[in-house]
Amino acid sequence: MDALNDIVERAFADFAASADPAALENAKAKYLGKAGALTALLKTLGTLPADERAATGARINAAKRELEDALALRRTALADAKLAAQLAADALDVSLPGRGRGIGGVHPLTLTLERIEMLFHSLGFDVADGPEIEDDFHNFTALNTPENHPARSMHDTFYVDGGMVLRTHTSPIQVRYMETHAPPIRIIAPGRVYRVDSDATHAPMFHQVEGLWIGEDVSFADLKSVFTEFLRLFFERDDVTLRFRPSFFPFTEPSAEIDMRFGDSGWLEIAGSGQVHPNVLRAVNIDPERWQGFAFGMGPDRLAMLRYGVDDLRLFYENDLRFLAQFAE
Ligand code: 2NM
Repeated sequence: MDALNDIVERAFADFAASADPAALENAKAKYLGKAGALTALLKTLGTLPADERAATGARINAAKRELEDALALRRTALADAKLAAQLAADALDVSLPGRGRGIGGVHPLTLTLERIEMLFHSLGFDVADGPEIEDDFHNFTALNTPENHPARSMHDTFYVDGGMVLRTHTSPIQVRYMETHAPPIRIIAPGRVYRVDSDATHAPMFHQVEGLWIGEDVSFADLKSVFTEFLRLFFERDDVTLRFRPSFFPFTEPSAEIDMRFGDSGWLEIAGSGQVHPNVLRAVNIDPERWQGFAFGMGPDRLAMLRYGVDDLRLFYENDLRFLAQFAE
């Protein structure tokens, strides 16, 4: 098969003569490409007598492997030569630091949630969680929400299959916890919640952190001290004061909004709260004649805005790295 030897020899010569990668790839195409000489030879196999085909095919394939090996060697040699030339010309400073790939960072809202969990843990609270898809009992009924309450309507709550809902608050976590743990109970319940609401200041999904402390004599005074201490730790300031404003929730009585301020700056609404309603305790078989306590609920997104000095909530959800990278720890 002189034709084959001839092709191999010419290919070796062309590879060796290729002075740069582009020339080398052209040479490769001439022999190994679709219209290459070796490829053409392979196509003639069918015209050979049957008893010669196997041996000839094997020779051609062996030659093909030889060419591919030679090609790889030449590629490496050209790359090495290029690098050597750049180094010799001082065109490449190998002592420069690498560009790095960036390892990413934790989202500021996640950092905030982790910080809240860590601080409440330090105050003796366990962190509980539960399902985002809830049944009517745990999201509404056990929380003393009347059958005809507007929150139960499809205008406010996302209903999914089988009468289940996307939880509208993290309170069902606390209900489930009280069903399975005897008092005293001291937990926080962070998580995603969902409400039918979408405009400049409301998203259909947002975060809540609720807290619950049930004991034999847990009062509003304990709520005030725990929450004040939490805010002082969270904002790393001593000049935090609280104000309670009367409010209403079905699951607490009495109920109050919690406002806070730094020094004598303006009041900021920061949480809802109250003494857990006796009906809620009854729904989970806790005796309200013996046990009592407080609960509260707050939006960690708002705490993150205050801590980081961000004035638009939506920035947290746009995933613009120029914004997010500023908070990476
Ligand atoms: C709030 C305000 C007031 C609350 C109540 C409960 C439970 F399960 F213990 F009854 N969990 N969270 C509560 C009370 C939540 O959010 C504004």
